[in-house]
Amino acid sequence: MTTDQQSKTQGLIDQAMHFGAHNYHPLEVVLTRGEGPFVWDVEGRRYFDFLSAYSAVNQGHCHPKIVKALVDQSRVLALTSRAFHNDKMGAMLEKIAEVTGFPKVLPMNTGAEGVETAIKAMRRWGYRNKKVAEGKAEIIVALGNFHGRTTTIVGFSDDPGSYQDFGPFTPGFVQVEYGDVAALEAAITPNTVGVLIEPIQGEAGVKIPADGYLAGVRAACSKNNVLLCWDEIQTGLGRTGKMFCWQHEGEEARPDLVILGKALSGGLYPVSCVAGTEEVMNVFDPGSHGSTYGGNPVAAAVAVAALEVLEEEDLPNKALALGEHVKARFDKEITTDNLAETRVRGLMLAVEFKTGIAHDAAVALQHKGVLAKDTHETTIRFAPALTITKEQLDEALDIIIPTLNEF
Ligand code: IF1
Repeated sequence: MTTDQQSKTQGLIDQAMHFGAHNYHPLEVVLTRGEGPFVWDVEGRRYFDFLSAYSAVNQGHCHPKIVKALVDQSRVLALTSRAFHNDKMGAMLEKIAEVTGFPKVLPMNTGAEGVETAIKAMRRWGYRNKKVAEGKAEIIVALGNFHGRTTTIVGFSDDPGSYQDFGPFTPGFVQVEYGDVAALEAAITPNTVGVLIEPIQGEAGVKIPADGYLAGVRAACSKNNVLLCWDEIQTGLGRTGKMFCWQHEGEEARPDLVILGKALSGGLYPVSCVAGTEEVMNVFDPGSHGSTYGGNPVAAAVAVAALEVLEEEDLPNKALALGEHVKARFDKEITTDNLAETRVRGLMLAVEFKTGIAHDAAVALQHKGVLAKDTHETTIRFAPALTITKEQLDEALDIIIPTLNEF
């Protein structure tokens, strides 16, 4: 890289670091364009984007159909607030109801807002339907969880990096071992109103529970009159090879409510929601919850297009097949003694090493044209766009595998 090129990248990084709070430590690459599974930096270099904005860009960067929905709607009517009806929200709610199989949907914007919405729904259901004493509602969460960054949410995290010096925290959350149905059932009390769990833990490093865990949690909740809420913000919408991760265990793992975000807009707009049964979602009465942008016409048009792309391009099934291909190549071709484990479910992928080299591996991959993210020192996560072709995937793996073998 010539001095001049370096100064362009460095100049933009310096500007961001000078004026921005330092709440991230990004790789030293400055992106300026995205298309499908690729992004380009300001120096004109192409990269495989194997993070996909943490699985928000399942449909590929700047998918033409979703971009068109965003542009067309934003020219006509962008935001009305929910003080009035608009002509696009109903179609989005109906589409989400159809895709999730739940009759009622509450639209929000970010994933964390969706999580907060689900927490409020489970608590209010607990007081009004289960007759739990006011203020005593308990929600069970898993150790290793990541559900967002609000003070209530980080308050039930067990990662000091998420919660340190942000207290005091919201009471009413009980942490249990992830993947252990018995531990979860033992934590249920008469005041337990709900369980909030990721069907695969993303930030924890793509932690995939044993087969039967999802159905086991469902059964434990049903037996004890406790609501089950899967956080599918990262695992949902095709990422794990099913439209929703819980579907790997079929209808026996159907929750009472599910939280969606990220790829609900294909990366074109912040759109999230909670979808659930009438019994749960009817706890919300007028004025009890909402947000300025929730369910706005642009979000609605974008979300419908994003969901149609998943269906029209058969992306959950493609992710399932491509994931099996990745697993076969990982098992056969990753030969470094430093390998601890590979974890694959659809195109939600992780390679865990025995030593803390994950960040160095991510930097090495960056210089070879693949962008990926390390987590918890030893694990590197991969999440390509679900629209990636097998040929493109092999081209990326031909870079990734030899690079990982260097560590
Ligand atoms: C960051 C992590 C991933 C999520 C699940 C809720 C949310 C997220 C399962 C909240 C968001 C994002 C947040 C983003 C990085 C990324 C992330 F590294 F932080 F943990 F994906 F693993 N539930 N995850 O994964 O949704 O409010 O962000 O829309 O905070 O840096 P959000």
